[in-house]
This record gives sequence, C-alpha cells and structure tokens, in this order.
Amino acid sequence: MKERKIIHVDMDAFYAAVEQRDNPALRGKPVIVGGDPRGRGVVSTASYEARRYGVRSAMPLREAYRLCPHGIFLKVNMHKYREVSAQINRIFQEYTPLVETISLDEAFLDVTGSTVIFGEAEEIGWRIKQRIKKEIGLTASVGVAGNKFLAKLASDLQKPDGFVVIRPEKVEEILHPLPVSRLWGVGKKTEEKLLSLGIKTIGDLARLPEPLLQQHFGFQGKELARLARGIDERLVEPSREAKSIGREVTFPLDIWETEVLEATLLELAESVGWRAREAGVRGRTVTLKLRYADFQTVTRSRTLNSPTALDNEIYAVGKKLFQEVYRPGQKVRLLGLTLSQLNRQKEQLSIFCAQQEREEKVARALDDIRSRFGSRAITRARLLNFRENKEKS
Ligand code: TTP
Ligand code: MG
Repeated sequence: MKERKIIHVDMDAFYAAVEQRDNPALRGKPVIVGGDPRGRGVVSTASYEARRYGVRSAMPLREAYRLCPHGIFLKVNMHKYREVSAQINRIFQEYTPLVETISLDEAFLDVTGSTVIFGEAEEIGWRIKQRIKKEIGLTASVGVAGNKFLAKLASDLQKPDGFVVIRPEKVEEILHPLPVSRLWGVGKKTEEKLLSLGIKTIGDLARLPEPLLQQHFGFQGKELARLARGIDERLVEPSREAKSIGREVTFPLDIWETEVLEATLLELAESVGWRAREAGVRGRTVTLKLRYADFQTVTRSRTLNSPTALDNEIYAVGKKLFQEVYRPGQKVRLLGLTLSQLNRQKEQLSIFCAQQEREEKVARALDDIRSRFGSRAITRARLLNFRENKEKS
C-alpha cells in the first residue's frame, strides 16, 4: 500500500480548556467539568491542574470532590464545545477533504494529497497546531506519521501541547519500549494474557513469530503482530463528505496578460485535480472565481455531463468560463478554481468509465512522478508546452 501522510489531532483537557479560555479566573486552577460535586454524575474531564490530584474522566463527581475539594466544579456546556469543535473542523477542512472526526476534540486527517500545495505533512501539522492556538485560543496535541495507529500514538506521546512526528526509520525505536497496552485493541483481558506469556512491551511482541501469536490469539494475533511492527492499513474515512475542493491564488502584482492568467488556471486545475484524485473523488461542477484589481469579484460555474478528476478537463472548463467572463486588459488580483458536487470514484459505474479510468491512470502516473520529483518537474514542462502551443496558434 502506498505510504500515506496522516495527522492526528487531540485537544488538551478539551471541555476544561474551553472553560478556562472563556473565564481567565479559572486559568491555572483545578477545573472539573461534569456538574454538581454532590450529585450522582461523573467527571467529563478535568484540567491538568485537577489531574494532579488524581481526578480523571468518568470518575464519580463525589470521588473527585473527595480528591480535590477546592476544585472548581462546572456544568457541561455541550452547545459551546460543539461550536468550538466546528471551528476547529473548519481549519482541518482547509488542508484536506479527508477528515475523520472521532469525537468533538479528536480527528484524523489524511494529507497525502495536500503536500504538493501546503508542504510536508509535519509542516501542515505544525501549522494546524499554531492556528488552533492563535485563532481558537486552545492547545492541541498533534501527531504526524504514516498511518492512523502511529499518528494517534504520536499525538499522545507529549500531551499536553505535544507535537510528535514519527518517521519510518524511528518507528521501532519509539514503539518497542512501550507497554503492550498502547496497542489498539489491547484491553485489560488481552493485556493480562500477554503479560502471563511474559510479553510486556511492544518490542517483546514484535519479536514473537506471527504463527505463535495466531495460535494464542487467533485472528487478533495477526493484527497485533502487524501493529507491533507499526503496520496499520486502516484508511481515514471522512465523516462528512467534502463539499468541494478549491484552490485560489492572489497575485503579488496585478496581472492582465491573458497567457499568464490562463497558465495560472492550468496550475490551479492541476492542483484541484490532484487533490480530487488523492481523495478518490470526482466532481461535476467547476467554478471560476476572478477578482479584479478594484475588488469586483465574478464567479461562474458549469456543470459537466459526467464527473471528472482530470486536470485537462477541469482546465478546459475553467478556461472556457474565464474566456466568458474576463474583460481583456483589466487587471486581475485573484484567480480561483473549485470542483464541487463531488462523489466517490467507486460509485461511478458507467460506459465512459473505461476511457475515464485510462486517463486517470495516466494522471496518477504523473502524480507519482510529481510526488517523487516535486510538482514543478511536470508543471513547468506542461506550461512551456502550453506556451509553445500558444505561440504556434
Ligand atoms: P479526551 O480527549 O479523552 O480528554 P481531554 O481532551 O479532556 O483531555 P486530554 O485529551 O488532554 O487527555 O476527551 C475529550 C472530551 O470528551 C473531554 O474534554 C470531555 C469528554 N469526555 C467525557 O465527557 N467523558 C469521558 O469519559 C471522556 C474520556 C471524555
Ligand atoms: Mg483530548
């Protein structure tokens, strides 16, 4: 399986941190969210200050009160946490349409297709962490790795306010000393059974022959053996289908040369096409956005007969729309292209598929070269080609 770039984000002491953000008097104090300490409820979460007293999620509030009588007990304000969660989610969506929300404060992002635009996965992870801090006023712990299991493990390694990247060459070094309980699917029972076999660490497990594990744990043994080696092929399953994939550029200087504007459209189309193919979707509607130097903004859309994820098809439509709306000679400050009405490629079964699939294969081969040699290698050649053709015609 192609290596993927996965980011896992988990907010620190989420509900408590939101309360501390909104009321400075609570900062640095033991805050326990859950409700009345004399009531029968349980702790939803506690600030790190309260955790020092042993207060934990799911603990009865009365027990939390016993451990931390001077703690500040607050009611759960679900409405507020949902709102904050949606804001965080909007930041994620800017970097990839492949966002799997696990809970209000936790998500996986597959950014494999985003690296050409936004830089390496770790840069994206770092930027997301900084934006959550700056724009939302909360700290997140972020993990970056080649699969979901490792990314989640990474986000937890330096909690709170953590940032950990697990590179392939470091997997063993990081994984092996950890207790087996850190593996997905290892609950109390499995842990006890492993311990009784003398297997304490993930390294102990990785050294065992797989058949032996299968003998003791059946199907789960196979899975354990894979996880212990840092292998996990679970895909990020977007919780909410992306509604669109768009890309826009603001020029450093206003542009009015049609050739440059059209060449920019080609780059935008390539970028949108790439992201769609990486996300495994095709779209039916192409939208052009054009902003003139005086900020007057025009958008125009066209819907295709069949959905596409091909650069040249997106470009052809974008160019047509551009020619329809652009007033030659006028200075332009921004150009954008968006592909919308997306659906999953596998759901598309029709007679055009054969041709479409052949073309997508070619596009994917190019994607592969791009990912190995950098996006510029091909884009440049194509733009040159494009310019030559323009000169000939
Ligand atoms: P967690 O991410 O498990 O915990 P957390 O964000 O409070 O702390 P950290 O990640 O730094 O360890 O859960 C996220 C939120 O979900 C948490 O703020 C409150 C809620 N929650 C409950 O309501 N009950 C629970 O038992 C747990 C574990 C969480
Ligand atoms: Mg959390």
